Amino acid sequence: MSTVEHSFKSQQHPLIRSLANSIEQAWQQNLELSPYQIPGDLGYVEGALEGERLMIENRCYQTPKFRKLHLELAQVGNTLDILHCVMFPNPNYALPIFGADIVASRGEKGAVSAAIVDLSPVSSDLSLPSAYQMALANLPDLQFSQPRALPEWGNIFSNFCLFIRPANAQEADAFLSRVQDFLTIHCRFADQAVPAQSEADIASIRSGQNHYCTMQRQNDKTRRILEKSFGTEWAERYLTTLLFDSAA
Ligand code: BLA
Repeated sequence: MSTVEHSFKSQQHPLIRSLANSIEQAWQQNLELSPYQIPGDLGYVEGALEGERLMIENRCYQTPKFRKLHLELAQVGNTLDILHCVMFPNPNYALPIFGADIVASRGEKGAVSAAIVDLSPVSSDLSLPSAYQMALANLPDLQFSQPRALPEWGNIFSNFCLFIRPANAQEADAFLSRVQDFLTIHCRFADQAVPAQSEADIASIRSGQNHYCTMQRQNDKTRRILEKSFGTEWAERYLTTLLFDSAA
């Protein structure tokens, strides 16, 4: 259970460490966690095909409202630290998908090149439930000096998506607190959620989740890192079974 705690979380970039702790805390305090069977031998993996060693640690849970809660920490060689997190709702509930990704240079003061968080819609018109829209619109405005533009596949994200390069410790803290806001709102609405009423509604939620996954798998930056250390086939399997698997 405590692989993440006792292995390389303590060596990760401070923003990743803080975010991993606050995600786990939000999950433990607000959700009824059960174990999730990580497929095959993908809990801890290490690869080094083209020289750079890639180490990955995965932690997954499930709850009545979420088919999979996934927190992944990765280290690329001696240079990069990565946090990846997705909360996939059970397709019986019309809940958005919480996702976050941080890519940072190793070291206490390493630069963070990408910090992204979103609650992404799964409805066919790609809009968030109105309760989410209201709660998110009520959060205080935050200013970041280096916003980043989304790639083409990023049209899956909501208007509330935050994608930045944090320029200093204040901006890193502001990012962290915005993620905490998203998690608090999301856990509250998930707790109140009632199941979808019809097979058609459930099919539509499932197809919304699958669209999200299809688009995320188009992120060449993630794929390339996995391919360099594990090869093309392994990367494809990892992307489709663990990172962005379709809703069954
Ligand atoms: C970008 N993701 C990246 C980058 C790398 C990774 C190296 C480029 C960093 C940069 O542009 O500064 C790598 N991310 C990984 C790897 C894993 C990972 C190897 O998660 C896992 C093993 N990505 C997600 C999720 C979101 C996401 C859940 O996994 C959003 C909710 C977004 N990552 C995301 C986006 C970019 C990115 C939008 C920028 C892509 C671009 O600019 O082309």
